[in-house]
Amino acid sequence: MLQAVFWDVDGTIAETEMQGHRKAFNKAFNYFNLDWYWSVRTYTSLLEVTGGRNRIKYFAQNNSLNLNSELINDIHFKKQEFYKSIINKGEIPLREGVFRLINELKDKSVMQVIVTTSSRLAVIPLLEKHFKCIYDIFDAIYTFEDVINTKPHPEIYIKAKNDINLSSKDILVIEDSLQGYKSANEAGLNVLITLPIWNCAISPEMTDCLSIVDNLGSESKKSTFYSQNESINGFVDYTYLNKLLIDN
Ligand code: XBP
Ligand code: MG
Repeated sequence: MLQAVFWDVDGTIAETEMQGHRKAFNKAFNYFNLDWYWSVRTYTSLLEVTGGRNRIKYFAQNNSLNLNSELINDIHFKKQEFYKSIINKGEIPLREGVFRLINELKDKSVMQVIVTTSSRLAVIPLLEKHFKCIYDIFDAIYTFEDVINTKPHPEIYIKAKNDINLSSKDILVIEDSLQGYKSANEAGLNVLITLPIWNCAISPEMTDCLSIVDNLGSESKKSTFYSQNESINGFVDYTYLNKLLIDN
């Protein structure tokens, strides 16, 4: 039986990466007079490095720039200010079906937990922009600050799973990326993938997913199901998620 859903944030709940984080990083680089610009193409490959600070550090090292960790933190902090302002302007909507499914799961008393590599400074404004009282909806929120190893390492999913003390067979993870999938899968959890809207290629490494969809869908905008398990209603709802776990 479905008892808990673990939600990834970036790319899953909202398309924050290209239109939110990437733009905010570029604004911060400009603010610090760094001659850097992360295009969609560059950022797509940089997403393999999870965590904003790690991403800045990796890029600097690969471009033979020795930035000390204080400066990296300052750039990242500034980036979060720009990100928050993008969020507060309402530029980043939730993805199709997310609001509906979160409310449906709440009505069914399914536990909902946020499990993300992003920092709290980025996650909380996004959630507060879209939900009245986030602590009424989400039972726990795990972010970059809660772990040593970021996704694809399983640490964050193992931590969330151990803390809520439910059997893995009653938990479903909703993720968008290969990094997120690997993290959850290594933690022994079942995963549904909602493909990112800017990259709908299905990785051959996502072999054990219970389901892959283009988005969570709705009555008026049905999901495309890339695996054999299709939903009776044509979109991802409580009945479908529950059936995925029962049939597994
Ligand atoms: C996404 C990430 C984050 C964001 C940037 O994680 O890896 O680093 O790109 O956010 P997820 P921060 O898909 O697990 O939500 O700058 O706050 O790190
Ligand atoms: Mg993601």
